[in-house]
Amino acid sequence: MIDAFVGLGSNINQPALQLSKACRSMAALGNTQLVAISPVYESPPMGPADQPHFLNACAHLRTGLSPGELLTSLQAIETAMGRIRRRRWGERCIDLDLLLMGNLQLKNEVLTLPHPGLYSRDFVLRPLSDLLGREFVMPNGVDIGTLLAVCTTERLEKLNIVLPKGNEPGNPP
Ligand code: A4P
Ligand code: MG
Repeated sequence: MIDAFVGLGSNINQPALQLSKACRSMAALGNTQLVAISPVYESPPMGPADQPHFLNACAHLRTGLSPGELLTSLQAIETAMGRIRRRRWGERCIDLDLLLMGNLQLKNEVLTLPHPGLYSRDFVLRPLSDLLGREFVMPNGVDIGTLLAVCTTERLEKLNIVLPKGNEPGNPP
């Protein structure tokens, strides 16, 4: 089993609902446990400005899947949730990025680990630091706090939304 961290993003079709659905789907993945979910943050879009604000969060998984299998599983969730790819950095109902898998560093045609945007985006680093702490050292040898201090800010706002860790009754939709 290996610890994996997934970045969730959504900016259309009721983003909070989309993030909740994605969490339930990840909790239902085989050979995988959803350990924790970060708070949710809102920010203006990085990229084309003529689209709604994004909601972002980060999930901690513990999995026996290989990196390729986990990526394929996350893409299957995106597809099942109706994701349509329009333009680069454009609007999407759900984006599931595989940020980190243990200390793995790899690059092939379909997968780069850590995720190429991980070290430079505060909408990824902030929720990740909520799960791992600012002292956590990334595979490149730099701690999250240092990366946060030098990355560009997308003016994040922490929201009062709690995402579900599974299918327990009483969870928000
Ligand atoms: N891929 C390679 N490595 C990975 C990985 N570690 N995790 C490949 C996931 N995918 C990986 O991804 C394109 C290809 O990357 C996949 O086929 C996969 O094989 P995609 O999800 O189809 O496309 P994308 O997400 O539109 O592209 P991209 O460039 O990855 O966009 P980003 O980096 O995800 O950025 N603004 C705010 N405020 N918040 C956001 O969350 N997100 C984006 C999208 C733009 N602006 C944003 C936000
Ligand atoms: Mg993506």
